[in-house]
Amino acid sequence: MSQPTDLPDRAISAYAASNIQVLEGLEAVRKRPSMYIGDVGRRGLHHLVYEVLDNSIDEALAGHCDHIEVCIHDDGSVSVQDNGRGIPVDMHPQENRSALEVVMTVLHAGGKFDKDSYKVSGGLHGVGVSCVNALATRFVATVRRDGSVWRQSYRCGVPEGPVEELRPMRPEEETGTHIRFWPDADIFKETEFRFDTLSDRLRELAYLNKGVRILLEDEREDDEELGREEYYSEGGLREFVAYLDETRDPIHDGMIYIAEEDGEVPVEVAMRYNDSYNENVLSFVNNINTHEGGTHISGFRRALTRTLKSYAKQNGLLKKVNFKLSGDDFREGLTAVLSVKVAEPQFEGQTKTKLGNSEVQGIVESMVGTYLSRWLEDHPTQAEAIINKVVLAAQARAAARKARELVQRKSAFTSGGLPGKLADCTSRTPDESELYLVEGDSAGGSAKQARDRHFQAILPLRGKILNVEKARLDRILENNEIQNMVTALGTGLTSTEDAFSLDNLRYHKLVLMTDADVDGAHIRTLLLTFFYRQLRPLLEQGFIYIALPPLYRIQNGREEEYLWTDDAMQERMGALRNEGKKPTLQRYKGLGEMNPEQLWTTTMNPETRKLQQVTVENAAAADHIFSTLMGDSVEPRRKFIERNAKYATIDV
Ligand code: 0RA
Repeated sequence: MSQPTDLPDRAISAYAASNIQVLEGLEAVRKRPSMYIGDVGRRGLHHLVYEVLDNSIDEALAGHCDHIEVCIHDDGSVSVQDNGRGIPVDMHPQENRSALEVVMTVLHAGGKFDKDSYKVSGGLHGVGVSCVNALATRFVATVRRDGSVWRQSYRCGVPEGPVEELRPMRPEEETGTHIRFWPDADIFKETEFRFDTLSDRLRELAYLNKGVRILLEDEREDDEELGREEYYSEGGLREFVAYLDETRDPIHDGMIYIAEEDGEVPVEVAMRYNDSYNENVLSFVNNINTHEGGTHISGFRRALTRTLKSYAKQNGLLKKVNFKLSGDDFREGLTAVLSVKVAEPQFEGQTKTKLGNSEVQGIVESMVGTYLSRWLEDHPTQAEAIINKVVLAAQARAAARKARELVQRKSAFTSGGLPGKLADCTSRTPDESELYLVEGDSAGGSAKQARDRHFQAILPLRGKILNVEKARLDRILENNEIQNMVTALGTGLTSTEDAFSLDNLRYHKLVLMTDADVDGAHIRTLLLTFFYRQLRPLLEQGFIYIALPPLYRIQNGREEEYLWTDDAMQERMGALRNEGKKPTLQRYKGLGEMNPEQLWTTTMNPETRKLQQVTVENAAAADHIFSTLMGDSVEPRRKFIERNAKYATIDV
């Protein structure tokens, strides 16, 4: 087991070495951390916080806690504090150690002694707080309970001593649990916690668990206002949908809201139609985002299609409709959040974010069906607005089908059906093939000269890409640049009726290469919006990258070097001048200023280039970013850009 060398022998011999099983468990976690927390990158790091937080949320769901505070400390640690009952500290009869120690050191012991709570088996969460402990150089649990303040500290999961009774609780002091940990830099590639990442998740948790107040503080931030946020929702998912649609315009009054909290499978749904063309349906099981959907989502969709269709028929709203309505038509412009609680969830799918429990489908379907049909009866004006929208969507789909057939006929003229502007690579192995999407024909030309044609394909994109946030499918399909991209990729689109297939993807790396200026950033955002709305699996599978061309070139005699930041450039120029050299500096304003050789070295050669992988960490946050950046409302967009001005690129 990898122990820090400064671990006191005493700590091991007295409290842990006696329990071989505990040590073996901790060793397993430290040896294969990814098996327990997903990965050891940024995602896994933040996962530690969510794991600790889960227990406090459970305590809140059980009705014993209404306040949680998360703090990023300036020494790199994070703490999570709640005002629940406190983890029991009394002696465990057989184990001869306190319950607190068992929870913190035994894998899967969990915080849960209560049976009536929804615990996640497998999946991403629910691996237990002992995993966090094992992956932390230091970990301190402080419990206020039974009239005293108790504490136990650990190093890499090993207790430094028994639970100590520090002092009696003060009369006004609340019971609760406080956990603080320092992530192990030997395990994690990155140990810096990000305020925005935690903030996205905490906001989501507040909406998902109405009535719980969650505070996030960042000691590293000097500006008090920027370093402190509070999340609290009384309306739950209704407010979640309103937040998601902050920059969209609803097509009907009110919110469709279902909350059945006492059944065998508690279900909460909020939904509303807006005048956009996007479907934005988020689903959660036990507070975990089920990206891949599952039985709860199929139940929801079936109820939606069936209920709306039968209402429309009964009320004569489909008289003039002589084409088939498809399920997708009922979800155009729909923003909805569905949250269910399942006692023993089975998670399936590639990322284990698909609910498999078959009993859930019928439960959700009948609940949503019953409630929705009643709502439609009670709100005839709103119901008609929704049905009109569905019919328009179906009409547009029919138009899109025609447009697509046209495209297919047109592509029959070009060789092999690939776009004429594409300079394809010779390899036919997607795993090694890369497609560069390049801003402008001139940079495209340089890139074609610079590339390694064996595995690098180039597709130049001319001018502005269509803003898919504001266009319906038929217009999207008419757009030349989009047609070229989709044909080159080979997958089809997720929103059209032809089956989208990731297996047909011709390149497993897509690199967006745009100028390092405002226009370049705009084109990149348009492209990302397109991928997010129409080809989301590509983002989820991590196939999409942003090329980071350097900002500066320093020439020193015959030596040249490239620099990516102002700080690095200034430092290097200073150093060279101190050595008595006379370097010259070039600032790159666009890709067009680089010759093919420079473009190869800085941006295309796998040995020397810098690529940033784009991932979707939080679907709600990503939707909010795209709808804000690409939508019509100016004020929220200005605010967003101001707040995020310090980040060079958008972290989706
Ligand atoms: C099991 C039993 C009891 C409390 C908890 C777990 C608990 C765990 C965590 C983890 C973070 N915060 C927590 N708060 C409470 C108490 C049972 C009782 O008092 O009867």
